[in-house]
Parts: sequence; C-alpha cells; structure tokens
Amino acid sequence: MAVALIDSGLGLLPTAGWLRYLRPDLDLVLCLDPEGMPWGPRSEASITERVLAAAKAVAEMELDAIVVPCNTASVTALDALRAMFEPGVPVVGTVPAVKPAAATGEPFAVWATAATTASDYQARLIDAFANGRPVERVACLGLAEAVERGDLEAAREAIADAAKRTPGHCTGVVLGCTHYPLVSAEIAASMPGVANLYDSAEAVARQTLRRLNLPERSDTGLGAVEVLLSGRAGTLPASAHVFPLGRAIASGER
Ligand code: DGN
Repeated sequence: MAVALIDSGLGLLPTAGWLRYLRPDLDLVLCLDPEGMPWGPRSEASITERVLAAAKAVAEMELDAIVVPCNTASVTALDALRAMFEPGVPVVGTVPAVKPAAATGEPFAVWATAATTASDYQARLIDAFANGRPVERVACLGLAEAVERGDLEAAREAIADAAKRTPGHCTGVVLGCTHYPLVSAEIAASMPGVANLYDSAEAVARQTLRRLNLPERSDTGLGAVEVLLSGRAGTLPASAHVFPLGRAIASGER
C-alpha cells in the first residue's frame, strides 16, 4: 500500500517517521513544495492552489491515502482536497493538538503560522474543546522557514520572539505547525515554565492507519520511500537531492 504525505517542506517528517515506525511495510511518497514554501503567510486561495497542485501530482502515482501533515494546508484546503479525492482515496488532515492540551485543564498557548492562527478552523477547534477557558494564540513569524533552511540562529530568534508573546502562566504549548517539533528541544529550553509540548504527528499517523483499515503495527516488509519536489528541473535549491531510494533498492536496481 502507498501513502502520500504533502507539506510545504520538512514539516512532513515527524508524521512520516511515525508511519515508518508503525508500518515499515508501507510505501511512502513525500511531496514537498520548495518552490511555494512558505505556505503560512499566503492567502487562502494561494494555499489551496498549491495544495491541490501537489495533490494532483501525487495522485498520478497509485495511492491508497493522501495525508496532509501540515496544519496550514489542512485548516485551509482540506474540504477542497476531500471533494476532489474522496471517497476513492481517503484524505487525512492535521489540526493543532488543541484537544489533548485542553483535556489537561491547564492553561496553554497554540503556536502556529499566521494562516493557521487567523483561521476560522482553529477558532472553532478552541471553541469546541477549551470549555470557554482562554487560549493564547501565538503566530510564530519566520519559524517554519528557519527550520526549513536549517538556520538555527534564525529559529532561536523566532522562538525567543514567540516565547516573549506567550503569557507566563501557560504550562503547555501546542506546536500547531508541523515544522516546530523539529526544534522542540529549543522551544522547551526557551520557556522553563512550560511542562508539556503537544503535537499531532503520532495521532495523524494512527488515524491514517485507521482510514486504511490496517492494524497499527507490522514487523514485516519494507516499503519504498520516494520524494517529489515542486519546481522545474534545474531550479531546485542547491541543498536538494532527489533520491527515489526505497523503490530502487526494493526492486534490486541502482
Ligand atoms: N508545516 C506547515 C504547518 O504545519 O502549518 C507550514 C509550513 C509553512 O509553509 N509555513
């Protein structure tokens, strides 16, 4: 079985890691949009256009599910994606992990991109689960982009800025952008009063397996991993290497 994951960039890695850990037998197609990254500051129309274009590209491969491990894309374009692919191919989205954070009853903040922070979807999520308690919404400017570039200095600056705007009484932070778990140690270090960080990667991986009616573990088989990047040949960033590793190895070719 093959599952495609779509994000603007490296934010898809935590969910891909969970899927790989739980079901190494699945083929994974990782679809990134370096040409359109970042999605966070874009308009709704522009985000929807990029996400649908990526989904159409992956749909040309034989797929059993499309996963969007990106909060910005999910809170904006999930309905359009589902209208296009379901019921034939299940579409699994990602939303900020407000539910488990709210279940603790402790005060918390949601860190996310500008688009997710401003979205009606996130507002509805908070209304549904926070039982009227105030939830701090913090837009983290430039953090996903710094993580994508591997620029630790810029990531630390963006984290320090967001930490300054997060009230001190918050004991939890929802990492509402899939790039943020990649710097969770830096985030935790910036806010000593925060005991818990919440992200959605494991829950999204498990939900994907449920939608595929697959048991949550398999110890046999090793699927292929393919990477699909937006852009024309020759325009990819110098740091990008495209390697259809798993499929080539699985079929014994080099
Ligand atoms: N990783 C994406 C998210 O979860 O919102 C957004 C990254 C971006 O393009 N800014």
